[in-house]
Amino acid sequence: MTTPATHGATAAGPADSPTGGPARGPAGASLLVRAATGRPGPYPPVWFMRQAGRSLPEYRALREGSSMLDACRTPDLITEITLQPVRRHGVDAAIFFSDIVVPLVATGVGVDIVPGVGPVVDEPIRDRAAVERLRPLTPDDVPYITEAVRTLTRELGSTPLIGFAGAPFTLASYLVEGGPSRDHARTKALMHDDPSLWHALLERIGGIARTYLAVQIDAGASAVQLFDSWAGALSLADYTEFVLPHSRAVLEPLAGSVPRIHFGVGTGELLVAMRGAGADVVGVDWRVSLDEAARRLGPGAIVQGNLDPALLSASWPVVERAVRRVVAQGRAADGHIFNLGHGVPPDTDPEVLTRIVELVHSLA
Ligand code: 1CP
Repeated sequence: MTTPATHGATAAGPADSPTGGPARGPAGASLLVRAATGRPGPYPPVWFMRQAGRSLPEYRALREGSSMLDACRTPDLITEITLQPVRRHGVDAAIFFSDIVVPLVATGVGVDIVPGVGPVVDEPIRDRAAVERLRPLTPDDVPYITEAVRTLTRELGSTPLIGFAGAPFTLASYLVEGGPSRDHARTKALMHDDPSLWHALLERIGGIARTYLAVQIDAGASAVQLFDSWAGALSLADYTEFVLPHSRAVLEPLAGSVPRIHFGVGTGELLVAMRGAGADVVGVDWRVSLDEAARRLGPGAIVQGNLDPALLSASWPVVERAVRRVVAQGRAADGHIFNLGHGVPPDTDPEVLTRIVELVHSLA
């Protein structure tokens, strides 16, 4: 497909950073954008994947009576839920409240988000006819995204908003499996049994993800994160042949617009390849230390991560020691954005997250 919204994203603003990215209003000078462009501040900016969500009582209260997908299509709810963790924890970035399946739903794919399960697909996509039914996303399909991003960037002022999308492989896994999967067996089988169908599927999904990111950038997002959460299930050879070209087709057209963060779980063996997909910042889970990740990535590495989310339920002295270690190891890179190695578990005591933000901010 063509890239209906990327022209705005790629042409935005004067080049005033090493990546050629524009200063996007007051958030352009934020610690997050500085770290992501290799100009770190006194301490690493900190935000948490899944910082908005069930760990917050104010989120649970606000979500009462609305389905996840309805909430993701209601600008007032999106705005309020996105702002909640910023107010409560004082994090250095907001992550847009949405879900990776929202753009698929907007193009007419039958997907629901089932409480306690995750995305469930009405009719899994496993043949050519189903792939051909996938249509491109246009900005007009998601007016609620544009509206919510605009409101948020106004409300957030100097705090950057991170837009996001699911990467082609992770989205394909949900579409092919029909829901969450441990081994991604049907997905891998399709990839190897029918490479031509696989590439056609990822090309279409990649187009949708690219437009979804471009819509958020055009409306004012200061950075974007492409979540390839389940890419760590693949060998480097399979990733390189079957996934990398499609992730690159999402990220490359956005070069020079805003910093691009690329993250997956268990991707220690894929870090260099994922950077090659067009990532300015490579997300690292807890299995590889940040100094080792920086060594693997080589000169100019900018990393995000990587406190083990399981430690959030340990005693504070354990958490504190682990946070200090992550910050120290992150100094081996040219830039570091502090985060967890994956999302906040729903049973996390939010007070611990607030203390982590205070601690990281004290480590100048
Ligand atoms: O009713 C609810 O509260 C449902 C729980 C929930 C929430 C709060 C889901 C279902 N999605 C979300 C929001 C969400 N999803 C956000 C914004 C919130 C924030 O980060 O602060 C983001 C960034 C996502 C992205 C997402 N959805 C990913 C990539 C990130 C990751 O965690 O790896 C993935 C894989 C999904 C699919 C998904 N959606 C929901 C669930 C429970 C899942 C995972 C299912 C599985 O295990 O396969």
